[in-house]
Amino acid sequence: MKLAKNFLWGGSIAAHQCEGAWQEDGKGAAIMDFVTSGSVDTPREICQTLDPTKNYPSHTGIDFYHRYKEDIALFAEMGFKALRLSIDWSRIYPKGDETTPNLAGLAFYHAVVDELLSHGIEPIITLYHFEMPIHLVKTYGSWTNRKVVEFYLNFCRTMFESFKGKVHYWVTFNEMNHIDPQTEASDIFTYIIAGLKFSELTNRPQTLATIGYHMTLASCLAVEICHEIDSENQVGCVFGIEPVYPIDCNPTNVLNAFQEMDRDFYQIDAMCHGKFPVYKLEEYKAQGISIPMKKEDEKAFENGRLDFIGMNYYASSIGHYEGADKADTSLFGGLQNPYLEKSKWGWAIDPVGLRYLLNYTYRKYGLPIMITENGLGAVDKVEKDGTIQDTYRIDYLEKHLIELKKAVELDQVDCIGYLTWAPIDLVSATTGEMKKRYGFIYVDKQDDGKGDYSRSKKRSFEWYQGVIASNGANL
Ligand code: BGP
Repeated sequence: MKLAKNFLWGGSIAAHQCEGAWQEDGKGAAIMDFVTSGSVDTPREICQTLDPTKNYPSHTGIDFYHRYKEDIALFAEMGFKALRLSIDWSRIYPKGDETTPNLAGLAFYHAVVDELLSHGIEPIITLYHFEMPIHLVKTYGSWTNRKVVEFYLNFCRTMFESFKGKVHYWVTFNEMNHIDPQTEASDIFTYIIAGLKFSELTNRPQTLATIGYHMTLASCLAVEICHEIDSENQVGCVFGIEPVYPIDCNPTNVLNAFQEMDRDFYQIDAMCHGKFPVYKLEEYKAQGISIPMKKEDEKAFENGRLDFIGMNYYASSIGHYEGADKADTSLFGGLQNPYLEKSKWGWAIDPVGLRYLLNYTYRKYGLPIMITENGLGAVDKVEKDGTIQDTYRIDYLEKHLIELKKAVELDQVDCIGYLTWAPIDLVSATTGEMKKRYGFIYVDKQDDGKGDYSRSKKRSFEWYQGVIASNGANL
């Protein structure tokens, strides 16, 4: 196998991290509109009400809402075949429980999609990338409540019908897998995904399992509706997965590592194998957790199977073992690997892990895989002559792409696309900073409020252009 001629080269962005315009054209308040900026050492603050003295980066984003034409033109100049972007639920249903959509919200996304199509760029639409209307959290308790599944499906149906014939690739959710009773998540993780703080969850294991179940069910039901509306639609769900390696060959450590990695796959099992996994139900039972399953859900799992799997890949980690230094954990709770270098934000850089993960996942499911995010968050320096020499970014991406090619060409993994996070600098999800930059395109917005939002090309811009033009031969 070689990289296909129609391999989907491009990038991924998310509404709450780039759009800004948080109160324009009828948009409602969403969960991320209540989160301040933080840093690698200071967690983002999750506010109940807005404090005018604080900085809420989603309110302005990188002003993609007004500058999308310029940005899409730059993506087109790099030769993008695809752009993955999310729809902010709160633009379409400002409170989430309305019965008719906000037409101005729909009009905005039609304009964006039309712009992409006019440049020959395939839109890949994520329906949930941490953009829940806050009203659904406050009034219904977010995904703990099955009513929210109905509201989500109503939103999805609106989107599938409105974009029928224009959009062919859909993603039901971004990274729901971080919600699990086993997780030792920080507040920001459960908040990002469900609008609820980890530390404030009552009966935590039960609540997390219920949320995970409802989101999994919602994804399957959305897949079914999407296929009903247009059988040409390709529907995926995106997971943020870290390979978890054992520290050594002690069988207990090997088993721990396996279990820590495997917990991120139960939802993929449910979405690909036609039923909610029995092993997970047994595991829950042993912990005294009961799942709010209904008889009719069986049909949803049976009919709502994915067409492709989206993988966000940034880092790998080490499974827990006796005597481990728990202070040295990665963002997702795994331990750091002494063989690997870390980014400035502590994310282990592991290109080989990408090949491993592609193989592991493809062998398990046999479904096409799209790398929906991969990239390096780094501090960029603008030189006196205005250039940005981000060779470290080129190095990171190049090494990952070489491993991706090996997975395709040597290991015969069916990988259908590679989307970088993010092709343009935007607000970091975990820290809320602008300083943590990922783009080929620099955005002049600084964390202290300075900057005019102007865009400029980094050195990596031309590099990625060359990679795409050669369909991955120029590496
Ligand atoms: C993924 C999210 C993205 C993005 C990325 C990088 O988990 O899907 O939204 O933010 O991580 O994380 P950060 O922005 O915190 O560097």
